Amino acid sequence: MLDWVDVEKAVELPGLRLVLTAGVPGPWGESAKGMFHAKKMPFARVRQDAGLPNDALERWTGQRNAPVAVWEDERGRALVRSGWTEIVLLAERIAPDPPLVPASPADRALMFGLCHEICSEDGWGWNRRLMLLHPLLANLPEDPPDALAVPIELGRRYGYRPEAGEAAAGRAAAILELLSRRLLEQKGRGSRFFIGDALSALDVHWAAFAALLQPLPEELCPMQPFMRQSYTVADESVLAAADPILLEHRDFLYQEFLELPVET
Ligand SMILES: N[C@@H](CCC(=O)N[C@@H](CS)C(=O)NCC(=O)O)C(=O)O
Repeated sequence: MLDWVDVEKAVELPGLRLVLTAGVPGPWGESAKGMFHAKKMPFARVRQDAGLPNDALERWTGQRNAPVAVWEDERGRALVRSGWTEIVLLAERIAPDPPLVPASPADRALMFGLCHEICSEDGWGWNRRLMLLHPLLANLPEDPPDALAVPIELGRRYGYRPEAGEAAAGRAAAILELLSRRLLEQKGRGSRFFIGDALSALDVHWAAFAALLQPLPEELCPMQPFMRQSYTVADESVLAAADPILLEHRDFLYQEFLELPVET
């Protein structure tokens, strides 16, 4: 059983506090966890509830979503880390070993560029979320049922428009082609990693965001059946873009570097 703390308690704790969506292996949260796990950096897990107001969290951090990382007494809004880049850079600063950001500027630029395609607005995760919301939100009745309140709120927070929903599968497929190509090239060079010959933040991000292609098996990542079903890609064009190396790489990374079983 996981030890969650609520915001009121987390405010008082020293060290690293990581706000995560409870009960859901959300890829942004799992990536943040993965960075600290790979560095063997302990943290307290602070509870966020998906799609709800999370008012106490907003008062503490200025954010209503997850993940959010708060280190020691760096509590001012500008110092709270909620974006994926900021979380990677915080991890590098407070737990430098092993480094997850390459030292060479060219490798670093490539790594952050590919992370952007996975994690940022209009990237893989963003478009997969739009793909999940599209069938629920495309033809909303005037007086939508309560069951749609959370999807409606998520659509509002994360840029749902019918046109964006339509375009999402194409964007998602193009990003998978890019990542597949990169991994195949690296394999040709004898590397098991996206960048150079070592684990980087890009590997950790991909491992977590691969859940939106096909989640880890239930025994390694327990999920509610409806979440598992919606995370698993059914769209033929996206499946066709996914070389098997993508999931092989995810499995290798979880076995060697990340939390197993995944606990949410
Ligand atoms: N701020 C994050 C993105 C975080 C994000 O998209 N979080 C979503 C994951 S689905 C979330 O918490 N959704 C639930 C909610 O908004 O309540 C970043 O830019 O890296």
